[in-house]
Amino acid sequence: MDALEARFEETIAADQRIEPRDWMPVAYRRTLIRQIAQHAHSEIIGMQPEGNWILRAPSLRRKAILLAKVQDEAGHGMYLYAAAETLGVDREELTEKLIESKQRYSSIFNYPALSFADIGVIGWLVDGAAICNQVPLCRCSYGPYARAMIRICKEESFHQRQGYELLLAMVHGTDTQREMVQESTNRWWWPSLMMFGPPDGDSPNTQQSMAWGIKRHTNDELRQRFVDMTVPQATALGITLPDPDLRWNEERQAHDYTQPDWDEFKAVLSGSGPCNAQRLAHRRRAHENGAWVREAAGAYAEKQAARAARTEAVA
Ligand code: BYC
Repeated sequence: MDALEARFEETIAADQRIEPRDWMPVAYRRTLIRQIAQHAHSEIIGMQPEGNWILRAPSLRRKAILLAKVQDEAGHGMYLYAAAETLGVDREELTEKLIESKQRYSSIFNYPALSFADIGVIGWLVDGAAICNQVPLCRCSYGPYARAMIRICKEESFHQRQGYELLLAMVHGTDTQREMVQESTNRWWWPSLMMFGPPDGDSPNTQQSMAWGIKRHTNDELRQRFVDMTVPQATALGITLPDPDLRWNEERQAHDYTQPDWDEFKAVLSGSGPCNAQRLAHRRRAHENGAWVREAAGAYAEKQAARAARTEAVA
């Protein structure tokens, strides 16, 4: 082992951060680019199911809240692309890979938001799952990712609360509103469990990512934490989670629950989920429609640089 590699191993063993200029193994860099890019793409694609409801929000208050949340998600995507750029890739390249389906985004965003109750349930379950998964990433061994996650998690916890507050209003509303919340929960529960990734025995990356301090818990550990956190919240809402075998296990001090349909998960990952084609086509169209903005910004930057060079030459 050479001195650089030994230094890397010591830094990881001491639970300190690796920074962009530090030497790192090629596979560590590759894993981080894969995970951070996938995370950034998820934030950007994740704007679509909710963005779909901005024009149909039932009141000005709900519209303002939803607009702010979707804008936060764009911001999270930007922090994450910036973190990925510190590893030597650029955003343009990552966007191309997303559009060409060469990089992934979270399976959850391939499901449609069919009613306004989905806005509350996405906040409650999807952002709730995201928080469980992402809080440990604030201690990730790669500095720029860990720091981006601190800010993102603060905002995610607001997102989760806005969803829960909307659901509280709905469950105290009419019978139809209560039914909408139940119906939406029934649809989003299983895809939310899938957000944590495959079961540990089928997760090729977990062991190495944990050894490197990128992941701090396994997929199954975080999924269990999410189930245990969510059950009392469902009870408080008066909503039933759609799993007849969900119950407290005194011995394990945790809930037993049914696994989601892992064949469905694989199908969604391989591109045949309900909205895969629609989500990518929309993202591709937005990228193409934004070409003139990128060209104009590039031309402006060139003009500024030329002006600065002229001023320097005169001085
Ligand atoms: N969806 O070995 P594994 C948000 C892939 S955004 C799609 O366990 P790993 C929000 C995995 O990539 C939420 N693919 O992998 C935004 C791997 O394939 P590749 C996004 C998945 O990386 C807007 C293969 O399956 N959060 O919260 O150790 C509005 C084997 O898996 C999924 C993040 O990205 C999935 N669910 O663990 C509202 C968090 N699961 O790449 C909310 C950061 C697995 O080898 N990411 N795969 O071809 C992570 O924590 C980890 O990457 C994962 C997967 C736990 C997701």
